[in-house]
Amino acid sequence: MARVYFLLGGNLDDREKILSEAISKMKLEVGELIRVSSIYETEPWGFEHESNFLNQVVVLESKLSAAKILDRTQQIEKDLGRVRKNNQYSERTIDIDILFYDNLVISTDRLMIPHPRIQERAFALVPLLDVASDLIHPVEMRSIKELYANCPDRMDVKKFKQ
Ligand code: PH2
Ligand code: MG
Ligand code: MG
Repeated sequence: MARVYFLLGGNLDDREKILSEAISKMKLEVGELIRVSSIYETEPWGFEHESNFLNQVVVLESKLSAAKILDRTQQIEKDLGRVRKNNQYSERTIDIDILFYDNLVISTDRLMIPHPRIQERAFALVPLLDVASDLIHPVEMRSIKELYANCPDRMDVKKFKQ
């Protein structure tokens, strides 16, 4: 079994409902739910759009490989109405990113674990603090708490729902 940390985020349609539908599907298709963070509201990072994001971290225990989890979460994104544009950041109903998979470090064309930008993004670090503040990032070799203390991103990450 692996402990897998995900960041969920979306800024279109009924954002809160879609987060909860994504979690229900992940429980059926990926693994057992261990913890969820509070839900946070954040402005789009890296692109302009009128709708803010909701972001939430989810922790599961899974017996699937990381590649298989990526297949399943990409299918869930599609089922929940995600339409991918080009390669740039854009508005979406739901994005499900794998942040950590145990202490595994993977770097392929399709998949990078840990997610390469965790340490740069307050919208990932703040919900992670709720569920894993002492987790050591297996590449940076620092805890989430330390990464947040050193994070240059001062974006406002507002609690939306406990
Ligand atoms: N995800 C992105 C790009 N920008 N901004 C916020 N606030 N939240 C996100 O989840 C997010 C983003 C790429 O996946
Ligand atoms: Mg993402
Ligand atoms: Mg993604």
